[in-house]
Amino acid sequence: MTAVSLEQDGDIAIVRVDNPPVNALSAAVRTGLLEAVRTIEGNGRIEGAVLLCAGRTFMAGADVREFGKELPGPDLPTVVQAIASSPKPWLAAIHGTALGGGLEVALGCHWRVAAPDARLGLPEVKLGLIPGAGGTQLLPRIVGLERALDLVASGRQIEAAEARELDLVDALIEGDLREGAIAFLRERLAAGAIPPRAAERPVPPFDQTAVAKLAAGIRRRARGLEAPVQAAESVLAAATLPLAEGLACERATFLRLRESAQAKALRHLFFAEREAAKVPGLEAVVPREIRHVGVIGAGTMGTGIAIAFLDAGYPVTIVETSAEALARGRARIEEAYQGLVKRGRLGQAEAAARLARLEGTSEPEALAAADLVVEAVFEDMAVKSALFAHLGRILRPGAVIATNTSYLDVAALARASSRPRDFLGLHFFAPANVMRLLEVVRTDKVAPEVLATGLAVARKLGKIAVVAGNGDGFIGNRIWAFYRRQLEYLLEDGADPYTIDAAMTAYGFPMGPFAVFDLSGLDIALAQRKRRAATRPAGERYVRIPDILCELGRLGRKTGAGWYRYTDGRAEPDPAVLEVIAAERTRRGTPQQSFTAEAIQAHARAAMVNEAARVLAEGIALRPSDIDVVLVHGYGFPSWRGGPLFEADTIGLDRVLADVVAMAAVGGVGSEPAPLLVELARRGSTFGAWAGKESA
Ligand code: T1G
Repeated sequence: MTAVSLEQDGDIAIVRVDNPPVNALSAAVRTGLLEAVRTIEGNGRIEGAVLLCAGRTFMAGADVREFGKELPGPDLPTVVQAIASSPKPWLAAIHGTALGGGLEVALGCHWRVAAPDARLGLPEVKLGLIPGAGGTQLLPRIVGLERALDLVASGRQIEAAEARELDLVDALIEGDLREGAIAFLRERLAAGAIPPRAAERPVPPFDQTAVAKLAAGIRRRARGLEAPVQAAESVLAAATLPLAEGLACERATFLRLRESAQAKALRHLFFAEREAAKVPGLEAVVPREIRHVGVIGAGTMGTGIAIAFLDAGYPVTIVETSAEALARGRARIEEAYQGLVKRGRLGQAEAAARLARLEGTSEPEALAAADLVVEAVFEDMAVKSALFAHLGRILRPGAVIATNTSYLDVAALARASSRPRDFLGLHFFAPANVMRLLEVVRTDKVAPEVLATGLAVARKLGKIAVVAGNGDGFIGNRIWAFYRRQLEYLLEDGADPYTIDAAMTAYGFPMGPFAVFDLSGLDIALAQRKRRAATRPAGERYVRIPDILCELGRLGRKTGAGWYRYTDGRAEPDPAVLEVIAAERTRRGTPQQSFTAEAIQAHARAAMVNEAARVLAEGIALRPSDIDVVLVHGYGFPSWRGGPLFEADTIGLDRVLADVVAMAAVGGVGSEPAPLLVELARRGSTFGAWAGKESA
């Protein structure tokens, strides 16, 4: 199948792109499109116009796999320019997604029509880029400067209906897209109504103040990511520069960013997110069909999980112990949907349709016919084990049983159910209907088709699935607990929580770790420390400061005070905490040091990388890139650094090992350099190479 085909329907030339799976604009597609333009120009028999369409979906943008290498074939601006200067009018018929370069090609056309369920966007900033084939110059000429700023700097996709409102799309085509597009074309040709192309239009008048405010917000929210700021600059230039100059500046910025460290890091994550859901040996395994889902426990996690399934179109039955608890859970779900409706994020009818798929009961027996049951009850082994013993007896044969536990032994819970082959962990991250990360926890007894079912469900939920082995804290919480311990050592040795938080937000985390600990609750970490007491290595350093805060009732945001004190929801450093720290330092008699932000950041990164190396060596994570995905999507590790292991490879493992050795000198027993890291550093290798990939 050629990547681009050309046929004729009377006076209409039809150019069709077929480059599965997403019609990326590969060199073959770009070459084919250019040849089609030239063929049409030379073919005097085509009186009318040109319809540009595609196979499974419209074009999803440049072929990201080509980046980082010498770009073969004609570049995309050449293709867009050829279409835009064609003597024949072109119409883009969009279905599926028109993203990045795909939308830029459509912007080179006179018209754009779309199927109602099509989605459009310029997501380049998510790859550390800006549109490089005219998007920042052509979009403002159609939708106006403010809208273009928002769309290009956020990279968000919009539905066809919103695109229609913006005149980005000239018509929505119900039914057969090709037929509808040809009818649209013929009607416009008959009326002689051929509009100017985007390139021939001026940027419409705009509100300077509103645009300046929008641009300032983009710069403020960038948090170290360069692309959104550059994207805003390029869009703003459309209002002042002639088109040719604006296009040249855009292209220069795009080419510079394409080679940047941030773009390389984000490309790494792009492919890592997709690879994480692939388990060697599962390729041909057919998942079990999941139609009806049961969620047990309608607390914060249970209701979030129920919403995630309702959003994905599943009917859900929630189970609680009492009618009151059930009513509270349902109310929480209704409130969530009403909030989305109020914010204009969801239509009233769609919210009602999702709620109509929700049932509630206090009888687990009502789940006897469910295909998947997800448990989200109190984090206690005895409570969960008793529940799974009961579920193992009442659920239909073949039903998949999942626990949402964040650290308990999944294999023990599987044994309690007496159905270990049907059993796995689905570790959602709060809020479960918002956070995209989902750790799919496997035991050595799980049936392959059940693991495949967990991954298929994750995809249907729109989650980023990462397969984790069954170890304390799986991947993310395991690394995060070690990271927290290392930060507590810094506290005792002279750093304060507010300096550490400032250092880590400067590093790119949206929130400092101590602010996060306050959010999740200091009692959660206390329970984990108590649970770990039995297996804590003899001689491991133990910092009592967080325990003292717990004893003072300072459990975090939920009690109005933790590492910070909270006034009207605002976090403020608290001198009382500094006094507790000072008293502990005195009691311990630890020599005091001062730590620069760089030293804190190196210490923190060393902690994450060192524990990640242990997680890898123990087989808890399949790949280094899986760990990058977990830390970025579950814990706020700055995406433009690619994740801790990608960044470690980029920095060089010899340098990271030196930071780990310094960390170990502070932590002592239990903080020793991980053997895998030591070995890779000794060999001058990388985590990427260890995983069988090219080094960063
Ligand atoms: N290039 C190469 N491969 C791509 C690709 C792309 N743009 N998009 C997806 N794939 C692969 C992906 O790796 C996976 O491969 C398979 O397709 C299915 O993807 C000049 C410079 C389109 C919404 O950023 O958002 O244009 O794992 O699992 O869930 O200004 O893919 O099967 O081997 O994601 O149905 C801008 C990125 C590029 C769009 C479909 N475009 N893609 O989602 O499938 S830069 C993007 C997506 C650009 C111009 C600039 C999604 C999707 P494998 P998938 P999906």
